[in-house]
Amino acid sequence: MAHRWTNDLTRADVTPKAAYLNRRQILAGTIGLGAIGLAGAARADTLEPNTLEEITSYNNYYEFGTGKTDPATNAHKLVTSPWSIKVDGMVDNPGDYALGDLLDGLTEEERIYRFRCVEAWSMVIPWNGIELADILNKVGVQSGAKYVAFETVVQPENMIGVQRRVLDFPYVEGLRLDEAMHPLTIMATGIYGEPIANQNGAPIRLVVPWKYGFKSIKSIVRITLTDEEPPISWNVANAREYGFYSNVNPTVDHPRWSQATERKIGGGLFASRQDTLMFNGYPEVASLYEGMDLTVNF
Ligand SMILES: Nc1nc2c(c(=O)[nH]1)N[C@H]1C(S)=C(S)[C@@H](COP(=O)(O)O)O[C@H]1N2
Ligand SMILES: [Mo]
Repeated sequence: MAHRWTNDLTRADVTPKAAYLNRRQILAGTIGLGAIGLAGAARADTLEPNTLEEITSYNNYYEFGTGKTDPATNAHKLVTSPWSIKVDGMVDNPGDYALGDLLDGLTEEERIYRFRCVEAWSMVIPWNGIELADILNKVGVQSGAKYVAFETVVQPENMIGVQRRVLDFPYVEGLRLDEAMHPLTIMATGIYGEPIANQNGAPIRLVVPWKYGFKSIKSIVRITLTDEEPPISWNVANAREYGFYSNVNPTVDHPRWSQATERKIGGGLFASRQDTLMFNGYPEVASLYEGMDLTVNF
């Protein structure tokens, strides 16, 4: 299938896994401390990518606990096989699809994306995945559909955070149909060419690189086409702080912190913060929001 989007990051921007040792030396202070005191540096350094170790050991996956290392510690309990996804609502071919059947015949590619959490930290991640549009076209979106809703699996016996009810589970998310169909929007099944780790949302999760990380819902078991804006977990938890759109926007602060800059994971103790980019550096999505007030539709 011919895709319209080309990446600005290449595999050459990704630090080889072996470079992780080097980074440890930097952290240990054996190499320069030149960056001290430089706040909000421009983005010359933003393409320095993250190691697999960083990507799989610093996570948000509240079903497995709220600490950053809790998912890596607890997510081995997630049962990912067999896996099926219910596709329902305004589609021509609804049903319970075995994951392999849903993805059969679709093109998997590598996408190296910036990833920006609403908490003001970021990474660069080499995903492997399929354009969501390809999946939606395969199941056949009906003409009245306006939104896509997603749901994460609930395995109470395996998920310590579900037992503690830290959020109203299942975790749910949603996109407007044009956002879902945008070629940047993917369903990821791998990272660094390996099957995606449980803590990153195995066996399949959404990735929407121009939105805050919480939009990129993990371990998806249901996709629903609807004509109404669906509820999303963080908005249900706190509507004042988390909006439906949640596009990365350095000019709209979170009520409790600035969104103008971010801390790149792996930079070390003395690394400067870097400037956050509008739409996380993906200006090609701006036309989706033409005429909208992004301070109201945050
Ligand atoms: N089901 C589910 N999906 C989720 C979350 C979660 O707690 N549960 N956390 C979100 C948040 S806040 C972020 S920043 C990203 C983190 O993805 P990563 O751990 O792969 O970096 O996952 C998002 N998807
Ligand atoms: Mo996040």
